[in-house]
Amino acid sequence: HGLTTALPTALDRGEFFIEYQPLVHLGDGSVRGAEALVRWLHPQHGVLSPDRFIPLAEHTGLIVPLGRWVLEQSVRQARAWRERHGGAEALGPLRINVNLSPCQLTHPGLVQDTVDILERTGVEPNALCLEVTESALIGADDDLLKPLRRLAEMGVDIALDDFGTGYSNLANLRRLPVSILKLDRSFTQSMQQFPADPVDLKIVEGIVSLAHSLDLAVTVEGVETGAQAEQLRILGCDTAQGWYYARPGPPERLHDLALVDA
Ligand code: G
Ligand code: G
Ligand code: MN
Ligand code: NA
Repeated sequence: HGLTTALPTALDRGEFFIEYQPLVHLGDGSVRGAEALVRWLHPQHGVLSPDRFIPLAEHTGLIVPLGRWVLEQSVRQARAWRERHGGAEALGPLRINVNLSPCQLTHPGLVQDTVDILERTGVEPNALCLEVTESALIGADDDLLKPLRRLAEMGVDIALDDFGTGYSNLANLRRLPVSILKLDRSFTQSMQQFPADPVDLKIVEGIVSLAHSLDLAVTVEGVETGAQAEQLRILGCDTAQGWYYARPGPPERLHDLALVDA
């Protein structure tokens, strides 16, 4: 349909923009960074969410230049946040999370593009976290993991996104170069009722303890209430993201939030 014909030129026309959703430390409530979430301001349809065009971008190959653009914009934004606060020390390590599509993983330029962007912007690799979905790494062979390993060795964090959505092979975690698990929103939703489902509590408790024993940090998504945040904090989760803290928004908003907590 119409989106398919408009997509290839949307990047050149400057129709994409990025919103940022804060990542909050559950222990002290401080903002530790943000996830970059791309949107398309379509001239006729208005703002389109990534679910509407990422699959199309993957299908047409636009995802590679689009993904590179998102990465560069996001890393530049991270540097701008740091500069306005007089460097990393003022705010602590404010970090940027960027989603990677499976197509980007198999693209041979990924490592070099990332290195170039970090060098051009002067941002340290450990300020960047790349999010890869669990399903993208199912049955991943060494060729697929090699670029992620290279990036991890440089100090870039790799997060396993949407973790626990049914494909999990916990034993497999050991061979993946990941340092963060992003627990899927469905776990957070099951903490809505009080008392929460005891089986779900046990599952999250188990995932957190396994993750920590493998030296992985746990981020939870979709936190909409203070009760959920408290429950997930008690269960040992490290970082949280969700409407309770902030919806995805313009970069200035993260700036304000971070300032309040600084
Ligand atoms: O907030 P939201 O509707 O933006 O996100 C929907 C989905 O789109 C999420 O699963 C998110 O991971 C994905 N997404 C958002 N931005 C990007 C991006 O820049 N690249 C890729 N590959 N996926 C993204
Ligand atoms: O990368 P990922 O699939 O996790 O992208 C996050 C998605 O979750 C985005 O679509 C974002 O808008 C959405 N989201 C972020 N916070 C919340 C929340 O608190 N509740 C719900 N229902 N969705 C959220
Ligand atoms: Mn994500
Ligand atoms: Na997710």
